[in-house]
Amino acid sequence: MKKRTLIQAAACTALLSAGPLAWAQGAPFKIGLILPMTGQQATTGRQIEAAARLWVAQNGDTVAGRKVELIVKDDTSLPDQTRRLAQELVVNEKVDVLAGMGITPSAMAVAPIATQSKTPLVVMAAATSSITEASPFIVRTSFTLPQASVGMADWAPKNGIKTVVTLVSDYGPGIDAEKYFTDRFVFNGGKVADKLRVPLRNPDFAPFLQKVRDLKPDALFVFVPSGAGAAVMKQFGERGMDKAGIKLIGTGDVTDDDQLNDMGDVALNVVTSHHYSAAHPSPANKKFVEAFQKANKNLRPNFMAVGGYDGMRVIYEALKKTGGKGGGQALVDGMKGQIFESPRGPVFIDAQTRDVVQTIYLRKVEKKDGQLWNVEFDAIKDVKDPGKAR
Ligand code: VNL
Repeated sequence: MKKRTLIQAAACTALLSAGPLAWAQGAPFKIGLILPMTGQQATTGRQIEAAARLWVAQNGDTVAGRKVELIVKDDTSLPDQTRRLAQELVVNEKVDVLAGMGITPSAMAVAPIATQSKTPLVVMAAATSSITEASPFIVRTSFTLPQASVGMADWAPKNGIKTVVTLVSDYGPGIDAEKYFTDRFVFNGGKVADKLRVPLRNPDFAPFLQKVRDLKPDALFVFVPSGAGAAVMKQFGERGMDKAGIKLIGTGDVTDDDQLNDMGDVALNVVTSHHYSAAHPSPANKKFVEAFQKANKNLRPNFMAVGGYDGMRVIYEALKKTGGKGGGQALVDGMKGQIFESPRGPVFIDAQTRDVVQTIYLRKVEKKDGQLWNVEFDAIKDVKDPGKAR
């Protein structure tokens, strides 16, 4: 009877804190990376996986004496799949950290699992403000839409844009972008002629763009998730909206570096606000872009790649701080307050919010050596997620 109680207690401890027990047994440190590797958000998965593998190639697969193992799973960006995979990774694989999360619904689906199992969840892509509030075990290395949108709302009215129509994907990050852009734009004296929302899955932009053409605002503000920008840009051009004098502005998701170079001249001069451009002129970024392209058949890294690369850094540094021992709470504590130079510029993980604080850049698409780039021309330093001040 006594022995059974002991075994039960041990099993219980193993479930609650698989980390330190695994460490004592010399087991590998497992990172369960759940990403959309197929389906509509596949480019996000491809970018983040490539960046995570680059991080490991550059920094080794042993941290504080502990072997690190990356387990990549494809959730096809369906939140039910994300939840099922996260459960499997925690219960069967006993992963030390969950990471990835291509879209907001995926992150939200996994948040309760992170909390119940005390497993850190490093969000590398999803960008709705409220995600970090869904679990005390969530740490984010991507960005938030309020963070990226407000810079554009300050820039536009000073640059001849008095009326806008907004066009956003109809879910968390789109609704955040719409709210934080329009509130600030109106505060700055601008006028919002209409707010349009398109479905996330299989969007048809044509009827929305026709409506914008009829309303003829100075600019169309767009948020669509990474991977959908090229379709918007193409139809914007085909309808002659640019020629009709309507400017395209938005967060940098729409001029995503993964697709930008294939968008053609319609993308030229498009101004966006965002936290990362592959053209960011720092030595750290040049090194990152070169190494990434070399390892991935010349694929240009986008902001998703940087979220994945920095996410791996945050995990490695936290594991080091625990001396290789790990443990859910100790790892989250080790992630809080980290400050480092990312390829995007200086980054800080706010200890209070577990969210990323970073520079937001204004960028304009320009052609250089025959290629299209988001060229930064202004920077707003140390931007915290405005969504956290509610
Ligand atoms: C999200 C936000 C996804 C921004 C994105 O691309 C993006 C999200 C896949 O929170 O779902 O660019």
